[in-house]
Amino acid sequence: MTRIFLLNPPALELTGLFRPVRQIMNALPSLGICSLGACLRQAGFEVILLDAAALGDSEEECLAKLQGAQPDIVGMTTYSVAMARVYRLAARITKRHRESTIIVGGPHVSAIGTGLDNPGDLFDFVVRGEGELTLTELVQALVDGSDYRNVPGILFRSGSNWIETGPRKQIEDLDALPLPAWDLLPDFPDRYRPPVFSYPRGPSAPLITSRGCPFQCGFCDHSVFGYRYRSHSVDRIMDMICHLRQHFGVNHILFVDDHLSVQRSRLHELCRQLIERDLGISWTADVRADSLTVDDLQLMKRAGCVRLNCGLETGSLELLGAMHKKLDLEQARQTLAQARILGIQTKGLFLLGYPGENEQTVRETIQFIGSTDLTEINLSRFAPYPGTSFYETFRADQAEIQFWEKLDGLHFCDANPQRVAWLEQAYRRILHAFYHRPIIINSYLRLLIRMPESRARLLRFLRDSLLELLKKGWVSLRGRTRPAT
Ligand code: B12
Ligand code: SF4
Repeated sequence: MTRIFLLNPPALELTGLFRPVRQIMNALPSLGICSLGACLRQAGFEVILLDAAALGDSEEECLAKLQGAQPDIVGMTTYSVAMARVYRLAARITKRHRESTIIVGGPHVSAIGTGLDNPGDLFDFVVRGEGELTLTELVQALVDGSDYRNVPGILFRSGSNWIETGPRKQIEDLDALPLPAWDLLPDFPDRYRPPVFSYPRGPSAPLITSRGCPFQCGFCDHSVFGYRYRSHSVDRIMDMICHLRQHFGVNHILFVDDHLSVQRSRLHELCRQLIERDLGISWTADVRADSLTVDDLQLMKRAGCVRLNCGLETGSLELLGAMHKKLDLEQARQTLAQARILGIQTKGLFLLGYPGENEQTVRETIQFIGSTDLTEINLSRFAPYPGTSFYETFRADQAEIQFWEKLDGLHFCDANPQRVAWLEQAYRRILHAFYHRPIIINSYLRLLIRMPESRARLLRFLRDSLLELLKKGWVSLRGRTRPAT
């Protein structure tokens, strides 16, 4: 039987003193490989899943697991932040397993298409956009020896060029897809956890109930699911939740839709069914903060919602305009205040460094976050991901530097080092302004008491950090006291 190994490659390599950070950080499994795995299994293939990003596996560990599995086909997800690793891994896989076919898919290659680097012999095929039907048909064609050029949605190599077979139609009926193959994830759900203090009680699992976003924010890429909104029926969502509850004992769901609130009638129906079935599930979701009323929030709270993540980006109206982010900041502020009254935690997602960012916009952001009732903020560094209008310019400007190493989400990509230094300083100022307020420190102290599971994770993190520090101290002490030879 044809064996396919689907890999979400390592994202961040945390070593030495940073290793313990894994205890407290986000480690959600990729729903992409779970959905692809389910379709391939349904078509009769043997599937192995490895989410190295979530499990914290290193490149070496991935290679060892591949060596053990001896797959016929290796499928890898590509996120722009992890491309340096994807290229390295593909090169090492090609060297060790010359006979395996390497197929890549996911957001990065979907956006870049035929402009992809290194056609050489690193990847055999690229799948663009939604992968379930395309990958299944491609694998079937490879197994049957039939002409893969008839499979829409792929790129294949011809000499040193990529040839594209043409677009694949989007999946209309998302309910027709099999349930994601959570069961193929090693140690699911225990080893896959959201960040500390973001959920009352695990095990947790992510779920996506829609695809496509009708908005057009300038920093966001739509290459995988497009602009047209498609969604699962509420009955199907309830089936998925019940499945996770019954088979894996899941207590907490993370809805990772771009926005769970795009269709409010569907959100209401979902809440009503969750209340009716009384499954004892808590949940978090990403929403547009200016799209919810007090009634919506009350219903969501009754249905088990404990936390909302809201893309707010900046406190500057001018910058919001430049981003084409149609967000009513005043309305968002009111929603956040109502959420706090109802006891729903809120996390604001902000972006620093968008073209046009300056001292004034940073001040406005600091002012805005200080005036809201957010529980937590997440500050991303703006990066010109492919699929956005900034990518080509940036790429041309940065020809001489290690391009993919820099586009890792941890660096500002600006070519001007003085601006980068200023942005790094602004980054620290914003975080400091938010987290050093007594109200935020108090709220974390309360969470420490109310969330024993997170508390235990935090204590393990502190213990392991101390051990790493001692180890480091011990090693350097030994280095210093070793007699000269
Ligand atoms: C949930 C989520 C997260 C979660 C978890 C990620 C995860 N493990 O899935 C968290 C919060 C951790 C996260 C973090 C980030 N994310 Co995010 N995230 C998402 C989100 C909203 C949903 C992902 C999802 O579950 N999709 C549903 C599944 C079914 O789709 P999928 O994974 O894309 O897989 C499909 C196809 O891509 C394809 N496919 C995927 N893999 C493969 C492999 C093969 C072999 C084939 C053939 C096909 C294929 O087929 C799949 C089925 O159709 C997406 C936006 C979106 N709506 O998809 C952004 C998105 C993936 N994130 C994005 C970004 C930028 C980030 C961050 C960099 C943000 C930041 N500044 O920190 C970080 C990077 C994290 C990291 N180090 O890798 C971008 C990626 C852009 C890019 N070019 O890489 C996206 C697309 C948002 C956007 N529109 O800009 N993210
Ligand atoms: S940032 Fe959110 S609202 Fe804006 S386009 Fe992307 S997914 Fe849509």
